[in-house]
Amino acid sequence: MSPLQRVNNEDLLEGFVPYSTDQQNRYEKNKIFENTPLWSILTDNVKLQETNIAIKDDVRSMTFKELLISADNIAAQLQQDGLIQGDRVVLQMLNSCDFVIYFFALQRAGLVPIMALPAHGITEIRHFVDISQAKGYICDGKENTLCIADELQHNSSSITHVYTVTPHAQYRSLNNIEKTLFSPPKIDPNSPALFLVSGGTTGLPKLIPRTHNDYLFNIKICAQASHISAEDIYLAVLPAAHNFTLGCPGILGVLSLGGKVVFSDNPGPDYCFDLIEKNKITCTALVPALAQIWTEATEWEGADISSLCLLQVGGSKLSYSDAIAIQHTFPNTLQQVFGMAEGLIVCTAVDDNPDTIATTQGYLISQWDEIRIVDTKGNLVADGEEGELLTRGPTTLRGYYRAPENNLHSFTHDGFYRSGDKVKMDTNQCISVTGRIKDVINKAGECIATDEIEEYLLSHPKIAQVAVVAVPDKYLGERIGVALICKDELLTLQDLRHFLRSKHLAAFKMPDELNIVHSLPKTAVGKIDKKRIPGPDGKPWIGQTFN
Ligand code: OOB
Repeated sequence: MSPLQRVNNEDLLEGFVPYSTDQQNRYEKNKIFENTPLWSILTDNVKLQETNIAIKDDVRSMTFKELLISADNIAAQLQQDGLIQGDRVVLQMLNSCDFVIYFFALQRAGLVPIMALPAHGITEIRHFVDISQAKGYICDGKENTLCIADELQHNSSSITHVYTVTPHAQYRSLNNIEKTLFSPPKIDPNSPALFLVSGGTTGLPKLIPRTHNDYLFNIKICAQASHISAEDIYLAVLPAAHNFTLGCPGILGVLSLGGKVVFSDNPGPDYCFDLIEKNKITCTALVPALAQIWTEATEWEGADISSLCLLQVGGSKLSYSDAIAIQHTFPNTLQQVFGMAEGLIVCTAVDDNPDTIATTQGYLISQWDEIRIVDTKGNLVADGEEGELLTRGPTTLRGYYRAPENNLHSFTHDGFYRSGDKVKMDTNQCISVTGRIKDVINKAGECIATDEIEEYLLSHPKIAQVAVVAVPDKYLGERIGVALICKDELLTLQDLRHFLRSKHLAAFKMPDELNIVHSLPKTAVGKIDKKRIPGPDGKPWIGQTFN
């Protein structure tokens, strides 16, 4: 046994909600788990692919073997510095080879990374540290993360180890450390391997424990659903720490098959199209707002991007018009992905009927996922009807980490996760996301779903992007605010009302206020962030006091 291995397994599982005995037995009986550590992705490939390039960024590239050696050297140092198996470490890095090296270093040392996104600020990071009592913070050492490092170094009672990847006077860098002997601790594959952070729309993100077994299974089923192979070269454009980029099938999925990952720290089409041409990229994943920009950019960007054969789009609703434009511009590449850090992944496949790909978010990719679509009272809706999606399965959490109160209302008594997503399922078992259950405007007692108005407005030929939000109103309770990015000609509130009336939308659903903008605020991963949509005075519409 390694001296730095935890003796008491219970410590590793404190605050973590396991599967029910029935689930555990079913999954074990059917051998769906591999019962190996997540790092086996790397060690398995080193045996096969000693000389193949695994990762590449602007600065360097590394074979599988070099990657393992670097990760093990850092892991050894982390152990020597006193971190022990099960300790939590917040990892906050831009897309680069270092991200993967440090991710695997933590895995090899049995440390559990909290996958912070580069856009998270001190408020979010401190929240992650407080919940997890993390001992370590590892960051890229850029200006914003250095400020966070300073803050944690001086004002956190749990953080004892701060490292920056680029050397910095005050902090240690673990790059170029001496080769030392290293032996990984024995891993319990049913314990958390990493914590993803929730992408929820309210409050601070919650921590989502993902076990070695569950995440390996997630990677495997996503890789199968996306038909990727050792020949694939994946471009990591969205933040690497996000579930979509990391494991659906993403960076880990492509590496698990012996493929190659290229990192971009700039999502712009000019930059990424050059990378696609130079590296013969075959697959990537984007959020809809970015996919729309890439699609438009093909009109003036000259790079040859014909190597791309899988364009995954997910994270928020892809409008029908954008899906059609993508299918036209990148023929036979589009895969819609409806996923969540909490676990469930639903997607189409590139060889599905083009109409299915354009109009639905796809189907379950694992026979072990159970779903229910329920009405507001929790009863199953009739076939084809809309309702909230509840889900349970091998990749779906049974509880947020150390969040008993949240867990009471986020899960049913029999362990189904309440996603908060409004969906419907057609006769081919295809799921369409129709909105969020809480995304409604209560205008003078009428409940109006914002997504219905958004969907209509997005079918307007002069509208590029839209967000419909509830604006507090002294008399009506709430009124309907619309923030718009127009394509080339500006529209007025009258134009919108006229258009919506022509679609026979009820009078009470007509927008009350319009703000034309050049861009819409985005979340850490690039989804439109409704909480921060500005009203005409520039202040966020939601959360304003009555006027
Ligand atoms: C992905 O994960 P998260 O955790 O950042 O966000 C999950 C939420 C879902 O509950 C849903 O509200 C929304 O994002 N969402 C979609 C969607 N994909 C995610 N809404 C409509 N259409 C879609 N295609 O966003 C995520 C994780 C793994 C793979 C892909 C996305």
